[in-house]
Amino acid sequence: MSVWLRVLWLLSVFGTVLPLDGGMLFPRESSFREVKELNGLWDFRADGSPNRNEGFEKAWHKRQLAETGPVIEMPVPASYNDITQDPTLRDFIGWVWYDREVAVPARWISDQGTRVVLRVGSAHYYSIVWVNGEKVTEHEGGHLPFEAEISSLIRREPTKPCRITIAVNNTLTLETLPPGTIQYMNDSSRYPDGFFVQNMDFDFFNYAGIHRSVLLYTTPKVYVDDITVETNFMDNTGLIRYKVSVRGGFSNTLNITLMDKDGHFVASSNGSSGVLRVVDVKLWWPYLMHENPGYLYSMKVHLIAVSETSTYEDEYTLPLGIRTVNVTNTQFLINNKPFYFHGVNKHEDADIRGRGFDWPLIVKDFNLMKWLGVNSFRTSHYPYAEEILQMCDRHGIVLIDECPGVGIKDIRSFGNASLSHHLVVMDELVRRDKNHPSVVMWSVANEPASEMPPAEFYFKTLIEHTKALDQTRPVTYVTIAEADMDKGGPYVDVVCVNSYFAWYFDQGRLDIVPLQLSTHFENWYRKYQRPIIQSEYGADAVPGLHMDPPMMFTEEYQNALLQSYHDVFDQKRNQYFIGELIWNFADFMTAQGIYRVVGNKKGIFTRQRQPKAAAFLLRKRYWRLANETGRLLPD
Ligand code: GCB
Repeated sequence: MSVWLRVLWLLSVFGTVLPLDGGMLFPRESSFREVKELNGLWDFRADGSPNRNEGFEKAWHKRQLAETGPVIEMPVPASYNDITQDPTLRDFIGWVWYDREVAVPARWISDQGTRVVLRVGSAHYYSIVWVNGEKVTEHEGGHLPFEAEISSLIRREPTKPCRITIAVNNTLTLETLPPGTIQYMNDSSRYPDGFFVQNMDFDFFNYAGIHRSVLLYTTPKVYVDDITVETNFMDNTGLIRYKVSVRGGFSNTLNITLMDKDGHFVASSNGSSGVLRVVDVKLWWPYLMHENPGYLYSMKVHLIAVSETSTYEDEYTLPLGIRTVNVTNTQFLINNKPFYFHGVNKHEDADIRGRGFDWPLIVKDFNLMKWLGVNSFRTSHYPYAEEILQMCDRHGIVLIDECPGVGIKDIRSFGNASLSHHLVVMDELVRRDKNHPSVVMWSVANEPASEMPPAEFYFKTLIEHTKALDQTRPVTYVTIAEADMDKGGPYVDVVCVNSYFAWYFDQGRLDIVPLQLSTHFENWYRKYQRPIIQSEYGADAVPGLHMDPPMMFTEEYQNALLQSYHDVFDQKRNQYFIGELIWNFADFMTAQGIYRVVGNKKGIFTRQRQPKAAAFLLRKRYWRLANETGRLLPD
């Protein structure tokens, strides 16, 4: 970056505006903050009444759930669907209720200078939360956190245990994200009274329940509410522009200290905004692009707020990586070097726990990705747990961060109500994930019906809104080969395109892939002059099924199909083609249907994370690509 560009960057308005009222910092312990996890077994009851409304009619939140009727034990976090032997609960649509009591530490109650916050990492889809029978918050959307301050409430009856009740509804409508419809079957000769089904236009099981940790955490009454950082560098000097927002009160002093990975002092500053200069900067690099990937500094924000009667002290430490992202017509640049995505698409999905947060699974998946030589993945088709993003930051795994805009196929889902909600979801997503160096691009949707007339206004608004929230990252939505009348295309920075040649079309005809794929790339590039990522491609393979010559559903066919795509990727790689993300990392559960044999089998690993033949093919390729494109140091 030239001196002038650097000056411009320093003078320019802070790129990221604060979109929502209040921040959503990941809860971390510090000398002035405590965290109490409420994971474990909660009481649980599904509301099976015909209108699914008995819980509200009889105010189940006013008492212990166990007093309202039969309850079962339900693990949190987990999807409830696969926990029992009851198919009715697996396929349940409507409200389910959770509750538990918590012993709140006496000091949290007696110390008026402590704020106590209840936080749910995510619950799918719509949630209402009560504490001791009083509603404290509600939230729409299945994959992002929400919280409520409950300090005064728990101080009202300090000797009583605190009862938390959470009701969660998984019903999807034309205006939810993802959308769905409820269809009543009124033919009484074929269906019983009140029979209804949930229809969805997406290909994964609509797992529901409390999917991520429920926590209580404390902050002082005056506290660090949000931090935003943007990073840049010139030659050997790193630049961190920061902004801190404080809530809860009066005049305060903010001290910012930056430490390196070993805890050594690097730079400091005062005040709620400023720039930290990092001499001899260690940039954040992707895995396999540098010998020391995922380098993180720690930014300690220390607050002292003084009033006539009391002093409050808070401290929050944010890990951060210094890196830049830029896109040209043909390249994706990280730290001004061309980056080639060789990665996967994932799901938060596993046996028994469904979409529930699970450390062993997460760590296993990272080990598998590193074994494969993966340098990136897309959070298809919704935001993943924050702990996963933190792993990506530390390991240098690059992310395309996708919102839950999947299955937008019905023209009625392009209306104002849908768009407003979609904008709020982008606000929440950017607010949560803006400081992660691993996040290099936002994806606002997957395969919407972008050929429909309202799509142009919808995507123009959505993409412009997202760019206004965050001027440091490119924005895309993921399109599909067949959408040849793509209305939102002109607004994206990178064309992400999914295709399933020789799978959904021309079944079994691997010989057509080279022609169709290269024609298709040429057409997209000619039309938009943007770099292209193959954001999905793949074939189902039932593990252990073999045929040679290859036939569909065998491991050989999956391999051969990948190989035929790879040949074309290699031709286009030095032109405008900047990445390949296999569909999918692992097999995953879907709704039942004639196209799915107990779920989608396009994984290169089984759902239990055992490799199919394709995993070895991909491993060989990705390590070769890392050597060719990633500037790995010679052995
Ligand atoms: C797609 C979707 C993905 C599906 C996949 C498939 O285009 O984006 O959600 O699972 O195809 O296997 O059909």
